[in-house]
Amino acid sequence: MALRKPHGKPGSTLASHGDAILKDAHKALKDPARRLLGKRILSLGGLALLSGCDLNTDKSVNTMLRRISFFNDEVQALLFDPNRMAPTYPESMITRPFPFNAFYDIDDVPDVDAATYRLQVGGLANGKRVWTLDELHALPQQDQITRHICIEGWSAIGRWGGVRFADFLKRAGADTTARFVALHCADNYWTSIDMPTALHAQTLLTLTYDGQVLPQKYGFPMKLRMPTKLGYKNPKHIVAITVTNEYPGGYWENQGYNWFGGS
Ligand SMILES: Nc1nc2c(c(=O)[nH]1)N[C@H]1C(S)=C(S)[C@@H](COP(=O)(O)O)O[C@H]1N2
Ligand SMILES: [Mo]
Repeated sequence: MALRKPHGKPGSTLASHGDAILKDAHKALKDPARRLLGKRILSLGGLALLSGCDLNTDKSVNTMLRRISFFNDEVQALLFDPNRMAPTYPESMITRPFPFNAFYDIDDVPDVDAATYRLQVGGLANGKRVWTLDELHALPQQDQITRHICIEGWSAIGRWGGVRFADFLKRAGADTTARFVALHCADNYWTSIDMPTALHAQTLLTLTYDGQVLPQKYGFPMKLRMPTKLGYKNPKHIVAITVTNEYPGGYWENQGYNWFGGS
């Protein structure tokens, strides 16, 4: 199967027997489908029947898993409560040093020039389309201490500051009835989020880390911090934002990670 280990090299394990397939399926699935399997309410075979998959070929299993993942997106979107806040923490609980992670080594972190940096806003928006760093810093700012959860199996508490993304989107004249916001990064990473999450009160256009200008390794000059979403949905070094109704996918999402990626 072409399933990947979190952030690892492409998975090379070829699951030829039921057990191995089931193990991989468990790893690839997120709640609630995993819970259904875990509680043995549904067998993998049952899921296969439901989704018209014959379990005989890797391609067919992958297709099934992808369908379940899209099913998960719908369920997570339905369960998402825009008024429910992610937990916040006292300063004493901040993780020091905060971990670095990316799809490359720390030596390859992009070096974005503050002076020439421009944030581009594209797609369904009729306001200001090009923003300098000074203009972003001039907007009303706020701070939050929240937990970042990486799918690789670690989490860390950090303090981020910046502009409420909902405020920014309104100032940029974004059509907030659109379905998606895509976020494109200086390292060619990208991800995309649902509009309710984009408008969530804790979703922060982040310019600072722990009271300092956002360090290079943590996403200088700007990242989007969403404590309601897993680490891979929190893009660093953002250079462009697109408001759209067309599904934009994402770097890890296109390789099988669940798109909604709620935490
Ligand atoms: N541009 C960009 N953003 C990214 C990534 C990346 O590789 N490139 N990795 C994601 C993942 S998987 C994680 S866990 C976090 C890590 O953020 P940190 O370095 O601030 O801990 O960044 C996320 N955002
Ligand atoms: Mo991650």
